[in-house]
Amino acid sequence: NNHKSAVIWFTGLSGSGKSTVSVELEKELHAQGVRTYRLDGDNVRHGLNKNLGFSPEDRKENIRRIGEVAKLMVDAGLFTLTAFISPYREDRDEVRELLEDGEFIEIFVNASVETCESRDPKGLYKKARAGEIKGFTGIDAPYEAPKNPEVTVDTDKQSLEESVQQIVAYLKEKGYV
Ligand code: GGZ
Repeated sequence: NNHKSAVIWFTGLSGSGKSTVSVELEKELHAQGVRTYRLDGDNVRHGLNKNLGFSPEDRKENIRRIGEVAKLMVDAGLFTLTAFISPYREDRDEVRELLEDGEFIEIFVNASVETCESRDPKGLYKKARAGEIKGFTGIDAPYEAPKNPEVTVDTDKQSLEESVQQIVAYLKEKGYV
């Protein structure tokens, strides 16, 4: 149990698999005795950030606050898993800057818009295509992929288990777990 704490920051399109992979990774970390906390839309956008929408400015503020909260959690000794689209490279890089070296592990959850749209678990892509949601990431709002993520998981090509094991392998290789 000699792990250092860190933020495991998932970024990717809606429907790319951020939440799913983070939930499974958390189980794996628990099995190894690692203490974690997971931040996602359900516990952040409905509470701390319920006054924010999806304009570029609001997304920026969403990510800034999540970064600050994640930093507090890392200071408390937790492995903090975050699952937000976080579409702007600059906003993610600011969170990286907020943390010490090695405390920000960026995981690019890579799946094409076509794949995410075919999954469409909540029917949001359909609404975006119909113009019922404006500024939907990947349709009429940008997504800026990371240039140098610590790990990229290709969820449209590999299984959930493969993606999780790929991240676990990274954490072991770097001595986090
Ligand atoms: C993207 C939106 C939008 C717009 C509502 N664009 O599949 P979901 O439902 O559960 O994930 C999406 C979630 C994105 O919230 P984040 O806090 O992760 O976004 S960001 O990091 O950009 O601040 C989707 C839903 O909210 N949603 N409207 N216009 N996703």
